[in-house]
Amino acid sequence: MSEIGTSIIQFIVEEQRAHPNSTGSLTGLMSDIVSSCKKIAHLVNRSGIIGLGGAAESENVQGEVQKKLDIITNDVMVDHLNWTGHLAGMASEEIEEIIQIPDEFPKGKYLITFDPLDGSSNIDVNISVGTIFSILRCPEGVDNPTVEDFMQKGTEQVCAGFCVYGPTTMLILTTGNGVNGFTLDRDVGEFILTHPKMTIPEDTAEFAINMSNQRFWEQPVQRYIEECVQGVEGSRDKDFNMRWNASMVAEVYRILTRGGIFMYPIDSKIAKQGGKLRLMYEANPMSFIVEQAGGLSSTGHQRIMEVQPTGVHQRVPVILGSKNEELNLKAVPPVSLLLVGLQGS
Ligand code: P6P
Repeated sequence: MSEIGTSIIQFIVEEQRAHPNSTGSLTGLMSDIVSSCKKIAHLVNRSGIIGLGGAAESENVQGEVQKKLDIITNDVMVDHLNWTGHLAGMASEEIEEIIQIPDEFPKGKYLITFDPLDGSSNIDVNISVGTIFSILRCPEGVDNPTVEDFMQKGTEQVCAGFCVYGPTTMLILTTGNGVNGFTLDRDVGEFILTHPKMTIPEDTAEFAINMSNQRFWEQPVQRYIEECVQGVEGSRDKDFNMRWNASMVAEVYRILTRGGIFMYPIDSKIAKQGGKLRLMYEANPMSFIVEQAGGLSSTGHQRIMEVQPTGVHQRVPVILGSKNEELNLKAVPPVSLLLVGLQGS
């Protein structure tokens, strides 16, 4: 290990060595994602100086007004990844259709889904934002993947990660062998291993939910949150704290470091669309990471990574975090109706 510590590339290559049959393609792909995140970190950090703040004149497939950086960071991901020969196709929160690899470039054996700048509404108020990504295998013999080829459960993910652009820029990564955190050392331009083997504390006294939606929640969620707020004066044996960053990457990173429960449950306002957060490039990658760190992640009715996708931009309810609090959610009837699927996970 050099005096600057273990770089993310060194870490990834050493992980590859544990798989003697590997071709190095996943290592190459992760290295290209790391480069994308470095570029995005630079753009986010300088956005106010180089005039990249504020809204673009367009909407994304979700009908949400795009920020200039939503579009630019999407282009960074596509331009850094489409020529590498590691991918057969991409799916982005910002693009309705599957992104095909141009014919002039070789096709690879992986698929990637990503949200290039999650929480981008926070850019103009200087709150952490992030890039979330998920890597799947492309079905054998498929050179031009369709939406159907992406419809794989979260359990099929090969790798998942996110980069949080906050007071420090951190990249959190799992390939199914635990979760590791890397901090960007801007002096040398390297992500350095600073948080090896991250694990979520099994207990917590901190919940994260957008309380302004309270009147729209299902009864079990109303009751669960009410009991957290009541603390020792109610049925719980402790008082709770609350956080809401409106940035999933910031919430999940906090939970990885000190535990917690993050909830974006179904509610009557968003019931028709199935939830707020997107399965393929938010809920699934974050669930892979949370489970690999010893936490749990459910829709409230089943394990998120068991949801059979029906669309690239499909939305799901999300309840994830500290294992015992999730289990406690089950124990607080009728919330157990909410988490009936967790028994199996
Ligand atoms: P709300 C950001 O737009 C996001 O997709 C997640 O990162 C975040 O947790 C959630 O939506 C915030 O939603 O309704 O509080 O703005």
